[in-house]
Amino acid sequence: TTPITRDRARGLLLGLALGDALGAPFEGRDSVDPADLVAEELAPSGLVHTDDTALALVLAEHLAEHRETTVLEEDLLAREFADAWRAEPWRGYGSGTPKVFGLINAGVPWRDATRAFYQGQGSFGNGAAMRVAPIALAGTSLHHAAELARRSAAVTHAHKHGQHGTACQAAAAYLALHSDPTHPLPVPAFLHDLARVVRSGPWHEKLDRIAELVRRRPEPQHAATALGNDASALGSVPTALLAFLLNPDRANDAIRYAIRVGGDTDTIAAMAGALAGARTGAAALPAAWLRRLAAARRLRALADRLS
Ligand code: R7I
Ligand code: MG
Ligand code: MG
Ligand code: MG
Repeated sequence: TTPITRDRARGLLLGLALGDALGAPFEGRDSVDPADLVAEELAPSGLVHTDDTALALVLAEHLAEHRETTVLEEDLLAREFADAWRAEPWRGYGSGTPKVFGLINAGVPWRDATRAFYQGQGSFGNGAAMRVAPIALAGTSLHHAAELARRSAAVTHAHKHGQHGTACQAAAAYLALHSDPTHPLPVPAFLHDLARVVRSGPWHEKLDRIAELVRRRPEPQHAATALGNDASALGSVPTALLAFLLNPDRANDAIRYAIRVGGDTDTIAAMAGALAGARTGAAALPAAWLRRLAAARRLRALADRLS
């Protein structure tokens, strides 16, 4: 595997935040008019991130803090996520995770708080996958990245599909980060590696469908029908992966494709942007977007600590 450079670590975090901030104005729309997206890309206003990036920043800071020792302290991480929500509840949080954060802030252990909803099963939403990409910078192998991802997910998402989706996104980020940028991305091998760390029938079905869709190169609206565009892990992580695999060497196009899928646009674009940025590096991201990104300086500093 190719070693992580500072530029690619920055690309991973900045790509995540760009997808989140550019996608946020379109969240919840059934479809996205390309002209509206162009207008958003060219607007002079600052690019403000939502909960996806806010929680990715918390996770990245946690990983940087515990790099030389335990890597991940779940009890502490749960409180750090809940603190971030309490400090900035206006960041576009969904309906599910804030309920868990409320219980954690009230002193309920995360193991109980995460099972207090959805008939004791916990959430199968994409709220842990959307924030997980920094784990790829701390993982020492593909399996280690997937394992750390599952542990980071568990503090808010007890449901197996919430955790499978988080492992899938972290493993994809790990593979993107360590891929050889001087050669075309080997898509079948990439999907095969993901299937090894996400051992679940519904996920294997999605990965098979992605392989077929990469060959057919569908319009974004068709990807929404074929793979989903909602806030569930199974209905968004594979879609983000497709957006990346169709545009592995053009992060801006991966982000555009993910937004045009519609639905959970900030989250799908954040996940696609993290994967593409990890492969291309920050230097390949559009400078005009980065200049507008409010959190860019903080994200660069964290990437440098993690690389
Ligand atoms: O924080 P959260 O509610 O939502 C994340 C989303 C992202 O799009 C962010 O950008 C932000 O806008 O919100 O996180 P999750 O707990 O992951 O849940 C996401 C959604 O999945 C919830 O709002 C529920 O609608 C849905 N969901 C479920 N629905 C039914 N049954 C999750 N688990 C279940 C379930 O078990
Ligand atoms: Mg969001
Ligand atoms: Mg979202
Ligand atoms: Mg360093």
